[in-house]
Amino acid sequence: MKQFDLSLYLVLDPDLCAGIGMVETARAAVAGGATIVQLRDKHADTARMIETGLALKAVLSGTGAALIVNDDVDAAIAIGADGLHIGQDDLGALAARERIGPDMILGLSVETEALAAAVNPDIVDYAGIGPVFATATKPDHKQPIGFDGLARLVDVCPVPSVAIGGLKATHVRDVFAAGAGGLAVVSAICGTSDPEAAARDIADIIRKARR
Ligand code: TZP
Ligand code: MG
Repeated sequence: MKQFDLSLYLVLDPDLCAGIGMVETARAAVAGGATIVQLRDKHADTARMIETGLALKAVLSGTGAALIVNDDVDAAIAIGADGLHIGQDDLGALAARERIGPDMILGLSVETEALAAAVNPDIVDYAGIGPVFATATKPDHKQPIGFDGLARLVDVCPVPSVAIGGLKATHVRDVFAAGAGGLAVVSAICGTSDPEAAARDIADIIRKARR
């Protein structure tokens, strides 16, 4: 049985983590309460993804936080990551599942109600739903859905979900009220001078919101 906690899902960004780097950012964020770390680096080739991924795996070892690799299935397998996250324009959920086998976590981004309803729960373990708000972190993002849209997509989606896009500590209650299992953040953690404190602030609110 695959175990994972979507509640505070950190998506790394090499540019926003430029000060201390992705590995130290991840270590600090998990110390503060991040439950999942996704390696997302659009500039890196597979060799570089593997190098960073192995360093992340070493710092996350024993913390209970899962390591997910964005898009690069070869890197995810070579790293021995806990999971792979793909978008609608990537290799396809069935092809991804065939490559990674039954035990790795598979996440899929969905941006519309039709895509959320079409998720196959026999193949996909969780959905990333968004963007909730417009965000400069992903300039090519799809139409923002707001919390009403999030609730609608969560409702029709047959797997657990994590909300993404412009989210920060002040949005925690709305995210859980919409039925999502957590929030995925980039700039709310990577773009701060103290990622551990930023993660702890969000994690504290999550703990209260879930009571
Ligand atoms: N996918 C949809 S929005 C987004 C991704 C990767 C970026 C979210 O970044 P931020 O800084 O948390 O708004
Ligand atoms: Mg992708």
